[in-house]
Amino acid sequence: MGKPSKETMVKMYRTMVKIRKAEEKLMEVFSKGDILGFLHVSIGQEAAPVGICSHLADADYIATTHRGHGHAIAKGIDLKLAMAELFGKKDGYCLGRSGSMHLADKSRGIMGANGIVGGGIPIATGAAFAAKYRKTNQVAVSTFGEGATGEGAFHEALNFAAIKKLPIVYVCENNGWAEFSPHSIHMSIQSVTQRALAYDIPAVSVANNVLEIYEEAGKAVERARQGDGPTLIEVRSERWHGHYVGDAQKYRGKEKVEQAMTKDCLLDYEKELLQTNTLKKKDVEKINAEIGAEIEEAVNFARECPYPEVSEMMKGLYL
Ligand SMILES: Cc1ncc(C[n+]2csc(CCOP(=O)(O)OP(=O)(O)O)c2C)c(N)n1
Repeated sequence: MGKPSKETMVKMYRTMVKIRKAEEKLMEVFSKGDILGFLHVSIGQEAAPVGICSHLADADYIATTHRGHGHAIAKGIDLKLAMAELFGKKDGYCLGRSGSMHLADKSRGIMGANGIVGGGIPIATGAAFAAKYRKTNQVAVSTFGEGATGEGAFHEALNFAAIKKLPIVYVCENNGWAEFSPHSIHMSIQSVTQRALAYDIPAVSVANNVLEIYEEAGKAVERARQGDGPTLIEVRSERWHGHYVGDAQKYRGKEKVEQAMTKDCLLDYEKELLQTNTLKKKDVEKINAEIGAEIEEAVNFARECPYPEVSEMMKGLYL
């Protein structure tokens, strides 16, 4: 798997900008009370979903976490319908019922964010099993935080995937925090790759750098498609904000937050694109302006959508 083409590199930048700006906007509207429930943003972690999803087709699957906006955007979700869903509106992907934490789009293989830590891992593993059983050549991706790797579901799924040589890539975005607990409190190991090796699953740990992630993800997706089984990629990422929007982060301290914010995978990538002349300053400005306008449009669409009728509340449920 070589370097991405210029077209892919620019597309990856656009998508990272889209995730960053969409979540900045979401933080703003959520803080005003326009979105209810909890909101977990992935600002600082945009490189992983983009580097991984650049190798996936619509037919491939992804199952994610409570911090799943970035993966949905990188897998190509329609931003207007996603915003409508987050606003709890009728025209949203799940009729306004899922909100942020269960956002899904079956047509693009987005099997859902998940409010249950580790909940997406067996779902993606099941999708990979189905793909292998049906010989469809689809690949599944499961993303999760390092906190989820202490869950039984993680271990059962990895064991099963290894035995069955399933076409799946496990991606652990290790941002160093599981809710309010640092890595060192709940894990005796330095890297999540050690957990994969216990199941004889090849594993690699990469920096929060979109090109490095792209390269490793390319190999892992190829391995999966060739029938050679699962791979685990750990991305050493940074959570810029609190566990949820509104988290005062007293457990973390101002210094650690400021330190995390000095590591910016989007800015690093932008610098790289400028230095290599892949993009010029005016291209960067144009992309940022276009994406900003697209996000405004999506938010306006969501605001104007009606709320679901109370009479429809019980529709689509298994009772
Ligand atoms: C089964 C389960 N246990 C506990 C929780 C509460 N909870 C929500 S997020 C979270 C931490 C998750 O940390 P990590 O997996 O590292 O993901 P991150 O938030 O860093 O993206 C916990 C414990 C939950 N939602 N589900």
